[in-house]
Amino acid sequence: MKKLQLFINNEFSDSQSGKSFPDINPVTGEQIAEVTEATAADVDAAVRAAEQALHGPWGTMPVTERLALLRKVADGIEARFDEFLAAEIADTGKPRSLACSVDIPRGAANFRIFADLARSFATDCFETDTDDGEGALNYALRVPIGVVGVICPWNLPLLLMTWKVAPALAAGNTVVVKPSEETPATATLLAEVMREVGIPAGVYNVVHGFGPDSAGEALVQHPGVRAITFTGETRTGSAIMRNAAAQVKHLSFELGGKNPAIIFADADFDKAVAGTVRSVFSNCGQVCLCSERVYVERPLFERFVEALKLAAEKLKPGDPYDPDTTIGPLISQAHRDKVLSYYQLARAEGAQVITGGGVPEMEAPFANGSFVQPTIWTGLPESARCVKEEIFGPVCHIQPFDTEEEAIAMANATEYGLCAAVWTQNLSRGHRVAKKLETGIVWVNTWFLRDLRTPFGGVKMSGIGREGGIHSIQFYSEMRNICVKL
Ligand code: NAD
Ligand code: 6OD
Repeated sequence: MKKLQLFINNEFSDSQSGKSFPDINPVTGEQIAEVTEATAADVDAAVRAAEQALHGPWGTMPVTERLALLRKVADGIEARFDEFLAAEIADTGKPRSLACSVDIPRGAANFRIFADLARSFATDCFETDTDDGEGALNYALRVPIGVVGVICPWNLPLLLMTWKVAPALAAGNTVVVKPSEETPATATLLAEVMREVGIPAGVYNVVHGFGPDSAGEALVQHPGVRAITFTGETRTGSAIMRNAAAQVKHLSFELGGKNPAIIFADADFDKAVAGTVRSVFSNCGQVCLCSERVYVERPLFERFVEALKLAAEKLKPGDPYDPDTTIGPLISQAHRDKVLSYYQLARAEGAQVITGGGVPEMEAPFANGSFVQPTIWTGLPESARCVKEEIFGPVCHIQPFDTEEEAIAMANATEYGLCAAVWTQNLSRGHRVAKKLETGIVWVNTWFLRDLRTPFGGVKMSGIGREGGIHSIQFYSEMRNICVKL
């Protein structure tokens, strides 16, 4: 059985406690690796290694050299593309086509963009008057925060981990990464790349484990960790915030969502349908940006529901390596139980099930996989739990609307505010609506079209802060003002 170990100070190791847990392939339900579980003592060793690197080789390395090494990390991911692909697919079960076009290329791209960006931002400089007429110069330096704790989810493991690790390292910090317990493989593989390309010992450390009473909590509570960057569920974010409060750590949170898609009657019908199919069912609905609430202007409603139903029924679950497979499983049996409980609840809440609502029949070796049917509901009141709560599965509720104001009001009637998609050929309306939507991101006539320089993050319960471009560098650094009397 393959073993995934901790990576501390450039060494792979088991835990001092000897504890471990299984890594399960969600396509077959089979164990694919045994993962070392870090204790608080292991986390402490990782943080100490990161502190040493910060004050040693990484902290003193010329910036151009540091950024050149990060470009080599990108090259290293690309050189081992097929290994990253296999590891990500084995952990998540996502179709090869998706991992090939999104997850692994973004792992490399994240290092390149932040290596480029970290050189090119300006800081403040003021000439200050003084009584003696000689004046003073005030200028600001951007300095690293210190050791950054990176806590990751399972849905886009390499993409979301490198989205944080790359800017943190580019800004001169060192990191201790806690991958999701469901998807430990690519963070471990990245450790090999880091070592191969010459990233100094202690700069990148990986501690596997769970959240409460395990590696995640130990990392948040460690006094040597100055910032926590976290992507995951909103209630986990709250727990982390509570634990980080005592030491007043910097926090960046990308949290849950219940994202709306609004389709106006003047939308390009085929593009709106295709875009909504992507936004509801990509990665089996396990993207924080997925649309779970779809609002369609009444003249288009019946036709749109029918078109989405046909598209959902064409999605084919199965072997991730089969080019015909277009939808993978959920991440685990536990998550499948959660999603299926919403499928049941929707019926109790009065939903009309347009398609799906159960589990597909799968043959061996996929019969024990965590597959569920893509599902569409209509007819629920806006107060229904299935319309209010994040489900994180391949499912949406479609609701008709009559006016722009009504659509905006329904879209905003949620505690979340991550993103929205608006479909209309009237770009004035697209802009007007986008301005009124209470979300951090709005896509007009597209979905998940990314430019890594742009601010990414949510409002309300969907997050704190923005990452992306200069915003990441701002989070992963602090300003030190220096006043020189002339
Ligand atoms: P999760 O919150 O259950 O776990 C995320 C990570 O936090 C895991 O590594 C877990 O071990 C760790 N963790 C759990 N409890 C902890 C604690 N008390 N202290 C420290 N660490 C702890 O999330 P998940 O199930 O892995 O991911 C799905 C969720 O993530 C969804 O809610 C989704 O919307 C959200 N998400 C948001 C974004 C975004 O950009 N806003 C992106 C991806 C996923
Ligand atoms: O594309 C990104 O940079 C990003 N943070 C995506 C988040 C997806 C959530 O599941």
